[in-house]
Amino acid sequence: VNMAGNTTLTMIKPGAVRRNLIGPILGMITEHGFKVEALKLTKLSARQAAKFYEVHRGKPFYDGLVNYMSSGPIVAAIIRKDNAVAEFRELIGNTDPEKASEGTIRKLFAESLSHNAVHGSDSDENAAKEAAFFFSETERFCPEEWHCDEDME
Ligand code: DGI
Repeated sequence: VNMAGNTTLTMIKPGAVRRNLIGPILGMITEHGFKVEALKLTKLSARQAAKFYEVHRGKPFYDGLVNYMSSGPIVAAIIRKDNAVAEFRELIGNTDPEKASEGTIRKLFAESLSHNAVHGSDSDENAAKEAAFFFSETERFCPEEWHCDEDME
């Protein structure tokens, strides 16, 4: 039985897409053993960004966050690895790139705390919600070799 989920949801944020970092960031993700189960280039409306970041409503950075996240195209992906949520948060590093460890995606590619290159879900529950926010079942692909069904056991 898998207690920890094996998928998480990531976004490559508008600033990183603008700076042409889709390839390098996806490269780091796959080099660290994550499989790509779903992937799209899309753009959030302000309303969609507001919904995605609803837990932060009322915080001083909320309006700026919504504005930034709807300012241009993003890449959304469901990625798969054992213990995906924790493993991916380790790979992306601290929310604030100045506090992020060497070699993390945010240390390498973030511009600032508010423009920090990537998103990673913070719990299995949110990973599932966020995956459903972006992708339908027919947009998710699991080669048999990945044994995705075992997650449900
Ligand atoms: O899960 P994270 O993305 O690491 O962080 P979070 O869920 O606490 O916050 C969501 C995003 O909001 C984060 O990636 C960047 C932005 N943010 C968080 N805290 C601050 C912030 N932006 C500003 N300007 N100031 C903050 O204190």
